[in-house]
Amino acid sequence: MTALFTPRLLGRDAREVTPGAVHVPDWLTLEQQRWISAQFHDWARGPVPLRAAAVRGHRMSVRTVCLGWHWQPYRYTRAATDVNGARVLPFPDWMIRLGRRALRATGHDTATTGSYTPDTALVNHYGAGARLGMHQDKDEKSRAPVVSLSIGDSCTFRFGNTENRTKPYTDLLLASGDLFVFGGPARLAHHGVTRVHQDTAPAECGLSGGRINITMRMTGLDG
Ligand code: MD6
Ligand code: FE
Repeated sequence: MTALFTPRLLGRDAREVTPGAVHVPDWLTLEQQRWISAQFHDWARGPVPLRAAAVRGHRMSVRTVCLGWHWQPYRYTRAATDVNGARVLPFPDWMIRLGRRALRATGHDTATTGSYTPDTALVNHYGAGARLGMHQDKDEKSRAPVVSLSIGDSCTFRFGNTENRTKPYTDLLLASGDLFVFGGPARLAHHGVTRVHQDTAPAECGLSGGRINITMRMTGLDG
């Protein structure tokens, strides 16, 4: 995978932050961003509304709606038993295709790409002042890559290490349309959002305020 990530072949800013963690700026066109933003507005209408989960007694500042499987600290269920008991919306086929394209774009081989079948997406909405503490995504049984898409205001994303939630880490800007893939040795790296930069969204991205981030994953669960 390394050979793909030479400055000559890649756009100016695409880079492998650490092995397995690849950031591709401006991966989604503005038209794609608008279309996904419209889907987001539909998802937020239910059957399960956006909700701020409580983690160890602390309400998160980020609000989430899930597709396929519902995430609650620290497990996946089909029904949002910690919200309103409704079953979450099905995982859309177009997102599976998009996930595969994302792996292809980040140098994953055809076997990994072809078998990638994400079955859950956590769709986070960040309003003014929202942040996300350093965490690992480890509630999935599968260690297939996580594909992250950002739309709206840009944020400072802190990408850390697999050992602990402190240094060493790299702070980078995730802007509207950016793709970030965590796979391989980076799959369990700690990461978080330290700050959302208000009013930095492109006018044409389809979001009137704040930031959304979609992470698609394979749960490795049946049923
Ligand atoms: C966010 N993203 O960008 C939060 N997790 O708002 C994540 O927590 C995340 O971007 C796993 C892999 C990629 C991510
Ligand atoms: Fe995460």
